[in-house]
Amino acid sequence: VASFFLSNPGPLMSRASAIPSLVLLTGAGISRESGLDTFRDADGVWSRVRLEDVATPEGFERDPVKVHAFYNARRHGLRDPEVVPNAAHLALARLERLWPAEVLLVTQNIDDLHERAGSPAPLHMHGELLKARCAACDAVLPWADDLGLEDRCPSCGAEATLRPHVVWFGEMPLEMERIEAALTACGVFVSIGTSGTVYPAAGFVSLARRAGARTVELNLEPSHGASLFHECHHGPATGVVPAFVE
Ligand code: BJW
Repeated sequence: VASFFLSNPGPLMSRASAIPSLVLLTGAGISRESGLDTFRDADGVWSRVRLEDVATPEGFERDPVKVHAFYNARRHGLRDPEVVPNAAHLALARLERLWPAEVLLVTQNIDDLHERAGSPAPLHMHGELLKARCAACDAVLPWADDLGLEDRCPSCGAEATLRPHVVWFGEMPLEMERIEAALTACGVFVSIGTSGTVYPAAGFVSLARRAGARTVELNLEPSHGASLFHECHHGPATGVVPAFVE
């Protein structure tokens, strides 16, 4: 990508610095080699739990205890000392340091591995595992260990209204206006470690392509939308991402 920018300065030079020229989208595949499960691979999260039970507002309404237990377990998993950013997270953070105003990192992941790798402000379009949200006043809070179902919201005082700050099926992903503005103005769109099955993220490649961007897929295997990309590099993220960035 560095050589693309060096030989095609147009996308970089022609835009105001507030509009990023490179949009990066990451999914669960980038965190797989850090020890976190993907969703749809054979050993993925959805092979163990039904998404209707734990990743929908209806599932939460039916059985909040089960949903909290599911996210508590994943929060503990994220604190495992062996779960650390890998070479792919680090390569993207390097790229952002090189071109701070030109790169927008959008992630579908709710883990914090991009932040721990040094990415300054990834857009978490599906929320964040380490935050809670109050269903009454919409306040977003750090998820302290002692927060529970029965706790009061520290912001509005409502009781038992705290839920994981994640985007479930049927809910609107976060930061969509900013993401869509960036996609329709960027010069390059790179999709990393995502199966391309969940919308609206699965439609980003078409949006960017229609707007004239060069589109690149970096994934273990061809995703559902692989044929929509100008260029694909398949292999583990810790190999293909640093190789592409350098
Ligand atoms: C590696 C690797 C390695 C492995 N190296 N790679 C019918 C048609 C079209 C759309 C819909 C429809 N019915 C309903 C919808 C909408 C629905 C949807 O898309 N459903 C589809 C399943 C059909 N979407 C929604 O409801 C979304 N909201 C919405 O659409 O609002 C309306 C709207 C309208 C207009 C504009 C905007 C919005 C919300 C979706 C919420 C998704 N939530 C989850 C859970 C979050 C919390 C949690 O983590 O628990 O988000 S589901 C889950 O899937 C999670 C992920 O972020 C998301 C994407 O998964 P991802 O990252 O792609 O993971 P995998 O496992 O699928 O793929 C991993 C890839 O990595 C694989 O390809 C591997 O090969 C690869 N890999 N190892 C590199 N080492």
